[in-house]
Amino acid sequence: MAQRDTRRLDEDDVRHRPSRHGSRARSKQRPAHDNAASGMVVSVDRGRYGVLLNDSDVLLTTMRARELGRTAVVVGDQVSVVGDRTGQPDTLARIVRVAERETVLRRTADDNDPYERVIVANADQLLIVTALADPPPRYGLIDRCVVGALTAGMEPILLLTKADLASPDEVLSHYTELDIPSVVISKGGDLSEVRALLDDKVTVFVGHSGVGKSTLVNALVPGAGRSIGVVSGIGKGRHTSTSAVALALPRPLHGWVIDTPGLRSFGLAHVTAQDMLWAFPDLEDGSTQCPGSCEHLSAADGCKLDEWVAAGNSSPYRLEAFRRLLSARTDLGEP
Ligand SMILES: Nc1nc2c(ncn2[C@@H]2O[C@H](COP(=O)(O)OP(=O)(O)O)[C@@H](O)[C@H]2O)c(=O)[nH]1
Ligand SMILES: [Mg+2]
Ligand SMILES: [Zn+2]
Repeated sequence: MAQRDTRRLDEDDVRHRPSRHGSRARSKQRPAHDNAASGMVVSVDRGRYGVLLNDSDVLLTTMRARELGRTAVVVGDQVSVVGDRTGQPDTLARIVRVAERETVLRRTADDNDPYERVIVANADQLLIVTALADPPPRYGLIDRCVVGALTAGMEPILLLTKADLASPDEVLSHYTELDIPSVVISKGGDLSEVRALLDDKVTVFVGHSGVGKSTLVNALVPGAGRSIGVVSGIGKGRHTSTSAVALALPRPLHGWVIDTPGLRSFGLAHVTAQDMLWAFPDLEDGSTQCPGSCEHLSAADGCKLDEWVAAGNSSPYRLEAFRRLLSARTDLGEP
């Protein structure tokens, strides 16, 4: 499992990278809440937020405090909570602060909702679940997920299911140049490789309906009770199509699986070529020779990356993969 380039997106890079999105979530610490407890948002349901306290295993039902204003609270957010923190039935604590986010995964605007919205905060990885058959792999969709992950500051992982139905070779060859960690599984098979990748991380699971995502989540998190064979989030209200839920991995593992019922697409409209270059350090250095406004799509338009690659600084296949991802940003043909 090659990790040459994705590994460079280490935690320091992510944390210190100037974030376009992070500052929006920041709110000022108020002295009045010195004794607030901190925790992670694990569920969002009609104005009620499930918060697991960081220093105990107490799960609170909370609501937003008025002082949060319009700040969104999403699964994965680190929050400060005041009020009743016993976690007893019928108690309701209040979220008074949302910590600055380290990563932000966004859902793109659509016909029903003209705004891009944050769907998950602070996740480390995006597990892109794709079936090898039934339904067949859709490269455009995978590519969009890869772009979504990289530009959210998350590491993409390719997880191929239903290996009992088809060989993974062709799909894997499509992604060799991106150096994305990949795992191939089938129902009832060995999941130790998947568990190793998830340990100690917060991982968002995405996948088109029918790929075996619920089957996998249930195998990893016994008791998760995700319904199998049920198409979720399509043709339903905004609530079902955007709410995510965080499930703790069972011991001895640590970390979280965040299941997204109907996540179809990411907000990629504002992703620039420069944002993408950040995920390709071997090409980024060569881009300094390009014209200022270069979109890096072709030598005919003055892009110097082809020369950079020809000089042996990176491979033409890497450049091709980079350009394919750039095109995937605007390829809205598939949901
Ligand atoms: N042949 C085969 N079928 C699978 C595998 N994993 C899941 N399925 C089946 O695929 C269908 C959809 O699975 P589900 O987990 O609900 O997919 P989801 O829509 O992605 O959550 C169900 O009938 C599963 O039993 C697998 O590895 N091989
Ligand atoms: Mg499902
Ligand atoms: Zn260029």
